[in-house]
Amino acid sequence: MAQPHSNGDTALKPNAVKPKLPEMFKVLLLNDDYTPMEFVVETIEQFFNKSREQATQIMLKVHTEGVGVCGVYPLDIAETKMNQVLVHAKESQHPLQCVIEPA
Ligand code: TYC
Repeated sequence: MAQPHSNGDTALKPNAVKPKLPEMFKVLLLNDDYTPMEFVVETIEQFFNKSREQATQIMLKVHTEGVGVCGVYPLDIAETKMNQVLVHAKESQHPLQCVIEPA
């Protein structure tokens, strides 16, 4: 039986009581010299639900800085989006690269 003023399990095992938030991952596009800008913009619109304007800003950031974030998701969704981009690029014979990293 709990003593007066004790917090019981909450004090001893916080993780057993408080659900953990899912760990989040950034989906990044990497720059290259060959993939057309238009293809990158369309890819960002298609797989990351961005407007034309948002997708263009992300593409230009990747083009000028080498890397840019398309979105942040739980691991399973981040992996799925990365794979969708890589398959789409390969089918179109563009060398576009996509990676994930912890947010
Ligand atoms: N650098 C490419 C070009 O000049 C455009 C590009 C942008 C490629 C973003 C990849 O992730 C990328 N055609």
